[in-house]
Amino acid sequence: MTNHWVDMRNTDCALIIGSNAAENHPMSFKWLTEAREKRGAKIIHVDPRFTRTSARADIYVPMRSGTDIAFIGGIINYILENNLYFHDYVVNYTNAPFIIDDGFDCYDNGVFQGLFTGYDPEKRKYDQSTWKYKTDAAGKPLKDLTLQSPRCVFQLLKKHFERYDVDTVCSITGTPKDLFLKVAETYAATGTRDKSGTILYAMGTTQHTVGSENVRAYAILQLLLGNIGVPGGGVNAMRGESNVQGACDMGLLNHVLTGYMGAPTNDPAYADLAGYLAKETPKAGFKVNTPKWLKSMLKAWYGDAATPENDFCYDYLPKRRAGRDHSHIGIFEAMYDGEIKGLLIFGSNPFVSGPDAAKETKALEKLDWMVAADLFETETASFWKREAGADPSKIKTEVFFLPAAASYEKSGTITNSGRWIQFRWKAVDPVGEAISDLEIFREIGHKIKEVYQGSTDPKDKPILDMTWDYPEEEAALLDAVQREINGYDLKTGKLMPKFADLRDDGTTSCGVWIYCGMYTEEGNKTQLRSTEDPSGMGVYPKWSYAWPANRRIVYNRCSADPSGKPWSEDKKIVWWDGGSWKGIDVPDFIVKYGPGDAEDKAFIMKDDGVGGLFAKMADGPFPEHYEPWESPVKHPFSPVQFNPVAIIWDTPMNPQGKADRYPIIGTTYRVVEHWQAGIMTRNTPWLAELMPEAFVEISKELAAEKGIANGDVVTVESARAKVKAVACVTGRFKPFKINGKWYHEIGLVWHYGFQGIAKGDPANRLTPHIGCANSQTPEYKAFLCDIYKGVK
Ligand SMILES: Nc1nc2c(c(=O)[nH]1)N[C@H]1C(S)=C(S)[C@@H](COP(=O)(O)OP(=O)(O)OC[C@H]3O[C@@H](n4cnc5c(=O)[nH]c(N)nc54)[C@H](O)[C@@H]3O)O[C@H]1N2
Ligand SMILES: Nc1nc2c(c(=O)[nH]1)N[C@H]1C(S)=C(S)[C@@H](COP(=O)(O)OP(=O)(O)OC[C@H]3O[C@@H](n4cnc5c(=O)[nH]c(N)nc54)[C@H](O)[C@@H]3O)O[C@H]1N2
Ligand SMILES: [Mo]
Repeated sequence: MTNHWVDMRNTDCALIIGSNAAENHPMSFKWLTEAREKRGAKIIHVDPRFTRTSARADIYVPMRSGTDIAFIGGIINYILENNLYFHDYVVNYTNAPFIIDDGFDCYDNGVFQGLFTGYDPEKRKYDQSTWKYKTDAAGKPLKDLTLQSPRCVFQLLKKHFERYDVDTVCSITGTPKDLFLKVAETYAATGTRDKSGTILYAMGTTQHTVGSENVRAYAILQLLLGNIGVPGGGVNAMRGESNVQGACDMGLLNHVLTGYMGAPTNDPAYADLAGYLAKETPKAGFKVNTPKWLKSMLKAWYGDAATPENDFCYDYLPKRRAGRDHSHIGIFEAMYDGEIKGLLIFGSNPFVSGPDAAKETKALEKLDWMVAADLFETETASFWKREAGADPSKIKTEVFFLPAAASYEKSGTITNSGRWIQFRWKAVDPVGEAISDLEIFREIGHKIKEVYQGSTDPKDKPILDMTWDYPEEEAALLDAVQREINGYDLKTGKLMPKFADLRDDGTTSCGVWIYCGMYTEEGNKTQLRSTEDPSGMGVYPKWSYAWPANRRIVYNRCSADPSGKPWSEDKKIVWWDGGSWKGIDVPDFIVKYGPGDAEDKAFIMKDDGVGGLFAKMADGPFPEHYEPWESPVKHPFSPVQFNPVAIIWDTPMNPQGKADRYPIIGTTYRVVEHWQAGIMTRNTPWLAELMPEAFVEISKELAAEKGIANGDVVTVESARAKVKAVACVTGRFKPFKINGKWYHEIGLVWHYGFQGIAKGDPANRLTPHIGCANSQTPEYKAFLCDIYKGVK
């Protein structure tokens, strides 16, 4: 989230797209309802089916799964054609005026044909060397502040989205034209000084082969309307499990270290620390401080062993294999191929949650050993014994199960979507032998160190040098870890007050640079619980600690005009008072520069200092509509049907379904009564009773065609598997008219497996092993299937 939960009450319009917030993030509705009641805010919901969010929206609009870019692209075009963008914001705070290099030329007779400049079909990758600004002799980017040059970003953007006219868009998305125009008009009205609009998105957006570009489309829309960096605005990811944000911050994603520093690969360019820093440190912008953050992290990890002479033990960092995919899908492909021997699986149940779940289960059989740590014996932990057709005597995997304490049974912080790092105190002691994950890891660390004790083999040095001196007692352990994450001034032994003070000479340590400041000599700020809100804007500066630097709304320089005057009194959050910057939020810019200074930049994490309408993504500088991997629809205006850079896993057990055999669009989603892979809620009697069976929502029209009645047991089949479910015949799904032809979409809940009280087939047996070209998030939200009555 660029903004935060409470800030939603400051909005004039909420566009909820790719999210069923009322069910999956109910607290967001508390603030949206307040915005509606107190400010007359409008709520728009865009979703393939009518949900509980739709029921609470002012405008509900249906849209076929997998067509977000077409939908948003249509709004972008509507705004550009009708001059509804926020001109002064766009000129000053985005790269709209920047001139693009002459080498970037992907137009055939002036029209884009689906591939950007530099495409290599063999590698399915772009050479992005022309995706850059044109510069003068001194290397300074050229700009046209009138936005008229045909080579400026603004005009290229206009040309790109010209093709997304209302009729074309509606013929792709299946949205009725009058409804589409109503959304475009209502949302575009936020592009003024005194209004702001927020976008709430979640998995309907990201679980696509174009997932990251879907988010980019939202970012472009928000920049055009001046909705970034202002109260009530932002691009707001409704994050998933309570600590998904925190886990990502801690470096749990495969491609980053802590605080989103890039993770090294075995490419020779990353062979030593100097090489890494040369690759990862830009020439301008706040990220020039990368050496301070990385070296401080290495000091936290390797302590006294990390010295300037040995590159601070940089060599110890694991290197990903260059050109290989190490995401969830990539790991399971490697496991299936027998490349991975052992697996530690903590709080995850891919038997139910993984894409192409039958393949992922097969992959588990290839392991020599697996350690599962969970609250319950999940389907994954017991995959070897009860899966239909499984013969335990033929499965070699040795499985260990570690009982883990649940969130209520341990203290610690979680970081919410709004980046607030909040401490919570334990309610009860864990039952039986269960201990917290932190304690489990402490023990594993101690044991591994014990095993390697005394080794002189150089490859064992990283284990021996790892700092791992943690207290026994749970509260003391937690305290030590939080302090390590915050970091120390190693000269004085005092906790670091802020990340701006970190040094690159090895005299500071800091586990996660963006968390520096959360636990200082003044105390543990994640435990702050003051309900003071001096501004009345919901900033609550003394409630927990928001990263970075306790800033609640990022990019907030954009809330004021270039002279430092807030665009509107109603949306005032930081301002220039003539001699210095003032504000009710922590400024997200360098306050020593005043308005008009060359270094007065609004997007300090970027080397160009401006919001990117044109940006470097794996699949292009602008989002382009491509059809999902499995789609019954031929791309109506481009010869390029499918995302040309998405990795295609041409591997066993992952066949691609074709529309002649599987003509129906399938999608998957959650219900409020169940949680995820379901083991917690399917083991809770009253929730199991409320949602006892796996079901599939189908329209009345499709039910009539297929002779299916509400409550019938049906089979849903994809190219990969068949699953059994109960039919829920409903008016909430309607057929889509695409290019003059009718198409059906159905939706399955994915919470079921064979364990617990409420049981059912996992919907993920149907989904394909393919993901987003940038993030590898699986395409759970759009695939091909068929449905019929009964079980065959
Ligand atoms: N009760 C409950 N709450 C939860 C969870 C839970 O399991 N149960 N899970 C948590 C987690 S980890 C997460 S990540 C979040 C997920 O939160 P959400 O993303 O809200 O969850 P979903 O229900 O998977 O999907 C949201 C909506 O996307 C729609 N959709 C399908 N295809 C498309 C498409 O192509 N485009 C668009 N725009 N929309 C589409 C679906 O119809 C669905 O209504 O919820 C969190 N909250
Ligand atoms: N088809 C389809 N598939 C999907 C999705 C979808 O929308 N459609 N959504 C995807 C998304 S967004 C997500 S996040 C994944 C989730 O996929 P998973 O992470 O595999 O599923 P969860 O059920 O959230 O797994 C959490 C497990 O952690 C255990 N647990 C709870 N607390 C603790 C704890 O403190 N310690 C330990 N060790 N264990 C604990 C629970 O008992 C549970 O078994 O599923 C993905 N799969
Ligand atoms: Mo999630």
